[in-house]
Amino acid sequence: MSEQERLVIVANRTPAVKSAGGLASGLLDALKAKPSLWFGWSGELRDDDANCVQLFSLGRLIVASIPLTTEAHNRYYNGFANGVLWPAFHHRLDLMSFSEDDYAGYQEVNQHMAAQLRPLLKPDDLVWVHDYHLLLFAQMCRAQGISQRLGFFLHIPFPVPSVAQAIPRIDELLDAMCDYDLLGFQTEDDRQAFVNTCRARRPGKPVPLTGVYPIGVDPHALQREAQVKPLVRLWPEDSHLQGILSVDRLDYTKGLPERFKAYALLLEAHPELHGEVQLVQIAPTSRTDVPAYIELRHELTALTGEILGAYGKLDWQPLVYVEHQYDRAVLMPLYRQARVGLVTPLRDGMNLVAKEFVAAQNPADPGVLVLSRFAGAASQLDGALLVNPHDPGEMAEAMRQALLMPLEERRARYARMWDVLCESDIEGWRTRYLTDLRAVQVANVEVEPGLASQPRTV
Ligand code: ADQ
Repeated sequence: MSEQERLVIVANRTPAVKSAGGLASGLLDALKAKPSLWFGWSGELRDDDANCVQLFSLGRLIVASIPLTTEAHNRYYNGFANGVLWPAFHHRLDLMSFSEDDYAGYQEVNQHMAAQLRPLLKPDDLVWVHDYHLLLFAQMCRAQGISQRLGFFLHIPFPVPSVAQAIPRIDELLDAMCDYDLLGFQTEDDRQAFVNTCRARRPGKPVPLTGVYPIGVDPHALQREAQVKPLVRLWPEDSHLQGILSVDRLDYTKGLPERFKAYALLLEAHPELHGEVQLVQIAPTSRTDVPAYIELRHELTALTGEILGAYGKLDWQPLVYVEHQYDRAVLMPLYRQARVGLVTPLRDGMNLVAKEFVAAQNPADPGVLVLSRFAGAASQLDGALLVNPHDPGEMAEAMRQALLMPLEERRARYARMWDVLCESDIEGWRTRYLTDLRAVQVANVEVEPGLASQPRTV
């Protein structure tokens, strides 16, 4: 590692001044301690001057963010990234909606971001780009003469070749992805899917370096947060009511309708659980201007009404469904109160909620994780009850088993998962990826005529 090395994170969004959750919270602490830069969209839509770069500091981290025009954001973010890549990468080709114009918008924003980043770069920077919004970014950087090492991490799954081949412009996307020096994936299945798609679509051409880096959490910090006196007490220790907790972004990949139907089946098949169990689903809305998300919300509110109508009593609410967004200070102690963590996405890159639930548990009296086998986390958390989220009977049975599981078995399962969280934590994820990226030979850059070949420094 050189003296001057600076880590540059590029992601669709930059962290806010007060930031929590996901990628941001996982990386921020480490970045604040060393010279680093985070570049991305500010979240602001501006139709006047979309070229200005706003800068602020968080410790030794400089956050550089740019606004986007409403039109660019619509085509790049809603249109191609979330209208094509998100559904297709999660195997939902039926929800994919492609337009040439959206793809052009995606190209333009990737190119615009590369151009805006270029003057901010220093020669020894190590650039780490995140997620499906920026598949073309390395290619745009190379075309502009940016020669620093460029790494990429895909937070969501990569589709198997038969699905990937149905994505319009897949060959252009693969070519551009192959301009990265190192491509990181959440699971070996995702890595294999990418390599196999490259081999099928680009015969004879080299596949870049790839690796598997399952994202983690900071289990000790989360455990401490979970022990704080709860702001909301849903299932007091002296109550007979057992809590099942689900926390997701409201997204069709998270399997919420399937989960509600499985819960209804549990209540139908086991009247002895009436009055004894309660499912709390916390699901703040996201991407509210994409039609599939609007429909999903309607479906869920209808299912909620059906379950409450069929099973609810004046003194027992079998289901609580809230769209309000709670921060970690509320969620972590809530995870600890739940007897069951129900995490059943139809497909998910990793799913950090599953790991956060485990981290929050009381080792002496831990709850049980019921986890979809199609979440990346299932490849690591073998102490969970793994389920097929498409099979309501199997899910209902797993919920019942989790509610009745003896303490000794709960402790043994928890201990196995706690060890995995510690062995594969967020700090290990970051350092392992960056060590591998650092070891990559600097790429041979072909510069487009007319563009300077050396990155400028600020
Ligand atoms: P997401 O699809 O957003 O992330 P997930 O990993 O479950 O999914 O959650 C990311 C973060 O958001 C977690 O810290 C979680 O606590 C928080 N979060 C989720 N739902 C929340 C809620 N209702 N209220 C408050 N916070 C909530 C993408 C991929 C995942 C991958 C992550 C990280 O889709 O598969 O695990 O990136 O790589």
